[in-house]
Amino acid sequence: MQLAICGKSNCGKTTFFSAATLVDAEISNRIFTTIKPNMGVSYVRVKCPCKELGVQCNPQNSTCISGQRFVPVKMIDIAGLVPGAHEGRGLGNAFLTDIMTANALIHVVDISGSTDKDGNPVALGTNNPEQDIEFLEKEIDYWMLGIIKKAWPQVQKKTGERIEDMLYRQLSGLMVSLNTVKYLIEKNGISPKSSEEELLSFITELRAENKPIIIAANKIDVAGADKLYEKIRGSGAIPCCAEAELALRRATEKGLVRYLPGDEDFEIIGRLDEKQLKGMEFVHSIMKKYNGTGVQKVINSAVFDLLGMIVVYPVENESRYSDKKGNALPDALLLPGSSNAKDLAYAIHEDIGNKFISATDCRTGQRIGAEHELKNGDIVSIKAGR
Ligand SMILES: Nc1nc2c(ncn2[C@@H]2O[C@H](COP(=O)(O)OP(=O)(O)OP(=O)(O)O)[C@@H](O)[C@H]2O)c(=O)[nH]1
Ligand SMILES: [Mg+2]
Repeated sequence: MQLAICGKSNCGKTTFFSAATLVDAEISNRIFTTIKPNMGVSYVRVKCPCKELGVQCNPQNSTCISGQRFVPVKMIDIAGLVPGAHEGRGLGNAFLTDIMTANALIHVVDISGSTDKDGNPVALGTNNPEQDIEFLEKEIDYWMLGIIKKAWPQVQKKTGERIEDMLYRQLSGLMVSLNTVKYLIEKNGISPKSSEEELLSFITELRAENKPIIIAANKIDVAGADKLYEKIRGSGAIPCCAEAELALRRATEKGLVRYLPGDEDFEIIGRLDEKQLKGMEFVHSIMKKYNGTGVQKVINSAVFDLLGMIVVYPVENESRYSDKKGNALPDALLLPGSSNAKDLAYAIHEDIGNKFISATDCRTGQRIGAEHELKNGDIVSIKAGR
């Protein structure tokens, strides 16, 4: 599972990334601060079953704080895009390859309207966020189109190979499935005679499927940003203040505040000087207005709403919900929504998948078969042959 943060320059991508991962990376109010991608680990937040089951969990692959389970999700922060990047403008399109393996994209939009399309500072409210959304989709579409076009002369040669196989091979870096390519080729009537326009509508659908986008309406703290946010609310954009989240996480690390990512408020527990206190009061007012900073909401929404993933807890001991060593609820795994018990077995280990015999739904004690579809929060033990 990987999420990629993208958007034009200076919109707050690295601030969002650092807030989500606590990786130190350069943040500044100038264009193209980030060139080499930053990589880190962010987390989705879910309710851990420990409280409801009355067990003391001992997470191994994730963490549980006050009954909230934080499950790791890789995150990559890429260089800023400018219109025409697919043709080499700005830093060009080389870094678009950094989003190849992402399952979903977080598009950070500067909702204060204070950066133009190239990322240069402009007067507040000047830039239209609707255009930012359009531009990013277009850049990615044209970039993908460029990948397809490389295979096109071969497609037109009528080598006898099926068009879906050729395009699938060409697009393999995007981790798209053959079924998706085949389905969209048929749906869009793609043939060797297809025009660029027809290819583009095929690509647009492929991109929506392969790289779904969630919009983080960042810098919502700036005066007037709420008005611009209204313009794009319909797109499902989530209001967000990455700067506030970063401040909170750093203050938490220093023991100055008590805050869990995704909380709607925080508590001051350390000694703050006057300036820090003022800053925190401002953060509090933003969180009150938007029910939190929005950063965790964006990550959760990308994983659960956009990608439809579920969290499943594999265990070995059915009654104690533990692994062999006695760790209760040791692992939380993110799986695609339609996963069944056998998919879970494969996610644990290929060998367990191959030797799958049966499984148990530990909440009900019921035996379940390989094809049994799992749901969010399930706790499952797998029986496998030797
Ligand atoms: N007011 C406000 N400013 C923010 C917020 N998030 C980021 N910024 C500021 O926006 C500027 C750009 O932040 P970066 O995180 O470096 O932006 P970027 O998108 O990574 O920029 P590039 O790497 O150049 O593409 C910095 O001055 C940040 O402090 C926010 O939530 N509110
Ligand atoms: Mg950056």
